This record gives sequence, C-alpha cells and structure tokens, in this order.
Amino acid sequence: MPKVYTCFCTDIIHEGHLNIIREASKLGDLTVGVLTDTEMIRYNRFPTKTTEERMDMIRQLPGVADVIEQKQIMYDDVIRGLHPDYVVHGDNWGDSALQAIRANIISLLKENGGELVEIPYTHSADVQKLDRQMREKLAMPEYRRGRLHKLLDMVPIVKTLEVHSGLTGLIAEKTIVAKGEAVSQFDAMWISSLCDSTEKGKPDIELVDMTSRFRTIDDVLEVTTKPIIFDGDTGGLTEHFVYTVRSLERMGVSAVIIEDKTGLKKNSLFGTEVEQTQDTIENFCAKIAAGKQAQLSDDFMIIARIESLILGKGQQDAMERARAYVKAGADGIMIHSRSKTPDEILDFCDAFRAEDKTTPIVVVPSTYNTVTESELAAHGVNIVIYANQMLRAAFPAMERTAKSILENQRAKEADSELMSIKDIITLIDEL
Ligand code: SPV
Ligand code: MG
Repeated sequence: MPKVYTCFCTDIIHEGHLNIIREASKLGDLTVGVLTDTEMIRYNRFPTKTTEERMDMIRQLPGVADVIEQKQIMYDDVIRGLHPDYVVHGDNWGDSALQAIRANIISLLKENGGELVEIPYTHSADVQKLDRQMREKLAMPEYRRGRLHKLLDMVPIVKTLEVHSGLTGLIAEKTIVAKGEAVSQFDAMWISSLCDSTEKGKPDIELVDMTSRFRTIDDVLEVTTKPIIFDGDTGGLTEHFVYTVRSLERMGVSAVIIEDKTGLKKNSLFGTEVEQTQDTIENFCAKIAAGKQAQLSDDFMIIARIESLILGKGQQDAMERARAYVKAGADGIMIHSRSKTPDEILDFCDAFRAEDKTTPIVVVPSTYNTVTESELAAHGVNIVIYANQMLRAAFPAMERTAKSILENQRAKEADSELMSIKDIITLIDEL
C-alpha cells in the first residue's frame, strides 16, 4: 500500500477536514500528523485542546490508519522519517507562511521521492461559522485572561507587540512570517500608556484617564484573541488601583504592570532629565498587596516594574526592590532601562535569576534594541515587549504623506507609498 501523509493543526473537525481524510485515504494508508501545541502557537492560533486531545480526536475518524505528532511546522523530519508516497494538503496556500511550507514540502519530495496532492479547500457557510465560533471562544474573557500564564510555560519568550487601536490589534493578531525553518507570530499585546496617550495627542503623564484607557482596551478586545498586558502607569492611588484590577480582570486582560513611581509620572525614557520620584518600597508593596487581595480570578497577573536603573539608583536598589515586590505578591518583575546597551538589564536578570528561578521577568528593549530574543531568554527573561514601534512607524509615514500632498498640491505623488483603495476597503473582514 502507498504511504499517505497529511498534517492537521485544528481543534475542531469540520466537513473540509473530513473531505481531506476521505480523499487522502483513497490514495493508500493514511497517517495524520498533529502539530504540537508550541508549533500551533507559532503558526496558527492558540489551541483550546492539548496535543494529546487533538491526537485522540483524529484517531476516531474513519480512514485514519495512524496518528503521529508533528513537532515542527516544516516537514523535514516527517518526510525524511516516513518517506510518504503522497503528502496531501488543502489548496488554501493563502499567506506567505503557508507558501513557505508548500515550498518546503515540494523541495523535500523532490529529494526523497513522493508527490504533493492538493485538495480544493471547502468554502462552506458551516466551515466559516465553525471557524468564527472558535475565534470568538478564544476572545472570551475567561479563555483569554489565563492564556498569558499558559504561554509562559509553553514558549521560550513571550513576544509582545504594542497596540493602541483595533487596527494595530489586527496587525498583532494576524502578522505571521516564515524565516528558514521557522514560522513566527506575536504571542501577546501591550497597551502602552505612552502610545495610548500620544495617539490622542496627549503627554504620557497619567492624563488620559482610565475610562479612556479602557475604551482602547475594548477596541482591541473586539477584534483580537491574543492576551493583553496593560500598562497601568503607577496604578494611581491604592484605593483606586483595586478597582482597576477588578475591571481589567472582568474585561479579560491577562496582566497589569505598575511602576514604582509616585507624584506626577513622566515617561521613563526621559530618565533623570525630568523630575521623577520613586515610591518607597513600603508604599509600593502595600499597593501590590492590595491589588492581589482585590483580585478575584486565579490567573490575572500583577507585575511590578522597577525604575531604579532608569533613575540611576543602581543594581543593589533594583534587587532589593525585586525581592520585596515578589514577597508582597507580585506575579512578575519588569526591569526597565534607557541604556543604549543591554548590559545593565542582563546583569540584573543574572543576579535575580541566581536568587529566584521562577518569577517571570519582563523587559522593554526600546533603547537597547540590538539585544535579541534568544539572548534575553538565555538570561532568564520570559516576556519581551516591543513597546512603541507600531506608533513610531505610523507617525513618519503619515507625516511624509501629508507633506507630499502639500508640496505637490495633489495626492498622486504620495500614492506609490500607500495601500491600494481596494486593499483598504477589503482589509476588515465582515461577519
Ligand atoms: C510605555 O510604553 O508606555 C511604557 C514603556 O511605559 S516606556 O515608554 O519605555 O516607559
Ligand atoms: Mg507607560
């Protein structure tokens, strides 16, 4: 019997999958590969079932002779190990990541023998509905909130992108790239106080109030499924912070990060160029403890941000605070720096990890942006936040266009840099 292989990365079985299995099993003995959870996260969406549950689900289907785990999105191990006569796949090679996978399969089959069989994708109302239901389930507060915790156990480093609107949320949700053997996408989103304020033309001084910040969160929640980390500034008065915690939990936000400053907050990237006051360890610990006390769900995280390096107070002070904040109940530590090099951040991470192996470390490499994710992970960092790049990318592009229209007294010259009208009117999927 010829050997046939297909790979599934789905939580649900619909008529399109059944059609692939039916057609594939006509060609010979069918082995179905099930993509592991960690690869699902990189390539598709967060799985609502574990790898084992998904393997069991496929084992039940008629026409399936064997089920194996596919550990990488690229087919190298599978094709070299199994030597299938046929690899079967739907013909929906829509995005660049899928095209890279198709090229990988074709080149491996050329080398090892075998044929790629492409089955027409099933475009039916039922398939679309099931797909939409799955997305909506992932977007529900109870599902979304706990996902940051789960990610921390599943990926080497949680890649987090700044978002400040529904549109930037969609970019964080959908952007996917294929590079060599790997396919990659963002794991989580950061609602930055700097970008949320700047987008509104306001300074980053806790002037944009919580009602308005929550409105931004809601815009993002409406169109995405990935977990959200909220920049809670100083957390405000402890008596107010406890209400903020409850509201964020209810919305399905996964974590709030509060910084140990007091009085009029200024953006950290000003450093000591402006007057900024660090809170006392005692006060800030009381705020963390009150937040943890107010929290109702098990999975919401309160992350304490240490400003000692920003304010030139050194590693000793940062370490002393880290110890105290964890003791007060912080679920993670964010250490910030405005240095051009990552040295002081990596030194802190090494010192902290020598004492504390488990509390998650969060970093924001805006100024020390040469550091790579793997370097950070090697020093024990768990979450990396790209905190303002989306907004900084948009501003110069919009300003260039505005200048071009003024200079040329028409819009034609700007056109080559713009998204086409057809693309913009079809960018947003309708229900
Ligand atoms: C933000 O993005 O608002 C932050 C990070 O708090 S920073 O701007 O570097 O202070
Ligand atoms: Mg901020």
